[in-house]
Amino acid sequence: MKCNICGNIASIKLDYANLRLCNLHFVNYFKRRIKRTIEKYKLINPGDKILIAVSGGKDSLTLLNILSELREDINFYLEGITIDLGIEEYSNKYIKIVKENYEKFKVEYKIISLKDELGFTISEIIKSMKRRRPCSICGAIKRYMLNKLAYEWGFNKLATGHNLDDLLYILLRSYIRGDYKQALKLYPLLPGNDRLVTRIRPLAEIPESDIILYSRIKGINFLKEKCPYSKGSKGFTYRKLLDMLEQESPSSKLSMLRSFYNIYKPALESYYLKRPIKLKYCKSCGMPTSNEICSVCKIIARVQRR
Ligand code: Q46
Ligand code: ZN
Ligand code: ZN
Repeated sequence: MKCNICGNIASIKLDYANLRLCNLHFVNYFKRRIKRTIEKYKLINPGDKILIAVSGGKDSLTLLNILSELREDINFYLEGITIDLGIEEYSNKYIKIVKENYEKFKVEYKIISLKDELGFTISEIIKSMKRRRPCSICGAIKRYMLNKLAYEWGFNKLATGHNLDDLLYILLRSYIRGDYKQALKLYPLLPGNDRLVTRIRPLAEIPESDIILYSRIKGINFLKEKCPYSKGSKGFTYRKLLDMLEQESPSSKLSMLRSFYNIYKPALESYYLKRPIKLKYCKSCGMPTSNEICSVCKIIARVQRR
């Protein structure tokens, strides 16, 4: 098997693109695709102040590596944020890994303790709200904290490592639940408004399998261990389904996402790009919400009452 670019021995076979590549040309191809996503969806402009959310997993660390290399070319400021969720040993492990990577890629960073910010760790919150799914509570709190801190610290963009498989999983789940509003949030760029910071997903068109290959070739040390609360999550089944589809018909993952963008482009544009989003502000914390009190303030009030 020979590399399609240089003719040397190829170590990687990308069926979806009908390409055989050596490590060097795979790395170039991978970076070029991310740059193309950034340009196509206008994710980054010169002078941007970007806060990147880093969890210690392969996606966010790969994005940290790529953005750290692009910051001089495009001329933007990059800083990392990691939330110490207080999930016992698991949090200690990812904090150690993110610190190593921030230093390796020379990116300024802040580690924020949820206990210090909200008064409770994720483990304490999950234990006192047994009836709700752990990841839906944790996800809401993480989104809230990232937006709040990015806003308070004066960043104009918040970057996350969501990849193609993550977005398709959300798409499939929102389709099954009939939650079209959730599906509309799948665009690689979600424009902000006042206290809602613009969110960008430069890995939106990159399959998870390519991120694993890239992080291995580049020697990125990421946390392989799963969060103890991820057990029983439906995500695994949906992702297995998507992998089966891709195996049977290579490139179906990317086609699915692109067709979704094409079909829903008018809806996506009117929802996010043209019509200004009318926001209310939480009476308790002042952050954007669709209700009087935001969901995180409600969660914290419930935990405090117990
Ligand atoms: S940290 Fe939180 Fe994840 Fe753990 S509780 Fe679920 S959402 S799995 S990425
Ligand atoms: Zn090559
Ligand atoms: Zn609030």
